[in-house]
Amino acid sequence: MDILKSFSLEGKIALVTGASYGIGFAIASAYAQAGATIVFNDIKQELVDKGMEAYRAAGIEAHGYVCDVTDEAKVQEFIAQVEKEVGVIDILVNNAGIIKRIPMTEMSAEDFRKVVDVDLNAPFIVSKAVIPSMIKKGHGKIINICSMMSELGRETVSAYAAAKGGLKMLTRNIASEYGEYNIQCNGIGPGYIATPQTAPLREIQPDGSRHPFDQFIIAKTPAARWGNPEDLMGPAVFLASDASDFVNGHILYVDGGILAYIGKQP
Ligand code: NAP
Ligand code: GCO
Repeated sequence: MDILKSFSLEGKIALVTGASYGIGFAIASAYAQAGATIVFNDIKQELVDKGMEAYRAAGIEAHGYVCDVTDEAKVQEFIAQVEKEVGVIDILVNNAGIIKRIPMTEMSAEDFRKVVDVDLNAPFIVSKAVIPSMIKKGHGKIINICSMMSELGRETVSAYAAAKGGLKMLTRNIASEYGEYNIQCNGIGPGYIATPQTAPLREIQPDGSRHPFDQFIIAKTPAARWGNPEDLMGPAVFLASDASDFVNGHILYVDGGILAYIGKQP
């Protein structure tokens, strides 16, 4: 076995959802470096344009599309269009996600549903759309972007935690249901990563001090820092490559050690 070759994505087509920037962009860039053709979508044309510019600047020829991943009919059309214009998807990363930080008793059922729709229903919808062609092709990799909240709870993120906990179990179920077709479905559980999604938790305070949540995360993380989207590149390539062909239904936490640690005594 050529071990380095087993990590290569040469000749593969990878779709990363919501990948104009942030974690999705970093993962797609890693896949391009490993040899894959990149397809991404985002919810608005401006975001896709911004993403296309960022990929071009990184020397990557990506294929960008507008598609709301919560709309099943649109997703089916989108996947059919990708298959026609680019080819059958070998690797799907369900990355698009949202969070609403609202205390549960103040949260409307509509807001709760919206979060579950993007963070849980959409990975079901997109996976369902790609699995039949993966079965025909004889292989496939699905990677669901989970969270610390797939394991832990905290104030204000009830909908997000419910959705990401559900996504962990959807991951295991896809692995169980389609493993026999040589489809591996795994999750990545990022720790606290510095992206626009977590920017409000890192805002410098009026007196110039760090946000209390920022200080809390540093104390909770053995690595004593926030993660960067780049920290997810190696694990994402591993789970997309032949090197992980017997890894199925696993959630790989990339968290600087948060889940192993009780936290620093104040
Ligand atoms: P982000 O910066 O908010 O990026 C998510 C992308 O998904 C955005 O481009 C967003 O568009 C897009 N999107 C939202 N709803 C969509 C829809 N219905 N259809 C298509 N695209 C949609 O988030 P991130 O921090 O890079 O996070 C990426 C993933 O990692 C998410 O699933 C998130 O929950 C997860 N995650 C993040 C962290 C972290 O610390 N940052 C940690 C663990 C897990 P808009 O800009 O219009 O919203
Ligand atoms: C929060 C954060 C988290 C992270 C991430 C942790 O408010 O606690 O936004 O939910 O985004 O998912 O893994």
